Amino acid sequence: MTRQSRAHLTDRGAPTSRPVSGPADHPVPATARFRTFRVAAFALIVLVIGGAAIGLVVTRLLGPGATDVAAIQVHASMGGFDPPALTVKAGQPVKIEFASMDSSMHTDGGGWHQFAIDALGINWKVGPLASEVFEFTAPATAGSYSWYCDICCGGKANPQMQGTLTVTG
Ligand SMILES: [Cu+2]
Repeated sequence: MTRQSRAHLTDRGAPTSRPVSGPADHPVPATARFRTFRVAAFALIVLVIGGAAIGLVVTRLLGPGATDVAAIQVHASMGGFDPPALTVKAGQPVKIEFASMDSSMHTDGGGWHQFAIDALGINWKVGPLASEVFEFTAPATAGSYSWYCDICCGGKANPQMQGTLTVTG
């Protein structure tokens, strides 16, 4: 549409009380239309960026999802282990999906966590916002073993970075 035809349409629809003056007045409707477009574009940008930000926060809060529903889910974060205790049967195979709920933004450990039980030769590590499925056979005799993460938060000296594996007979 040319500037001339737009001005013509505007003149036809303009209120009669408003005097039709020089060409200087005519850009006004075009400016209003552009303003509407800018508001719409701004709203769209807010929606897209806001949606992405919310997505990031939700991902951060939920962490990685379980990939193996048959595995015992163990989550590690700066706040500790969830759950902090596990009970397994002696001599039975145990499958654990170990996940880090922390992102690589954590300066302390970079989002990595460990699940280690020295007495059983277990030393698993998992990266930021990732999970991995590990398997081992529970000891043949009943007992209690503590596990730890020595990567972050002061390492295994931190009670938060510890858990207990109980083996029942
Ligand atoms: Cu840790």
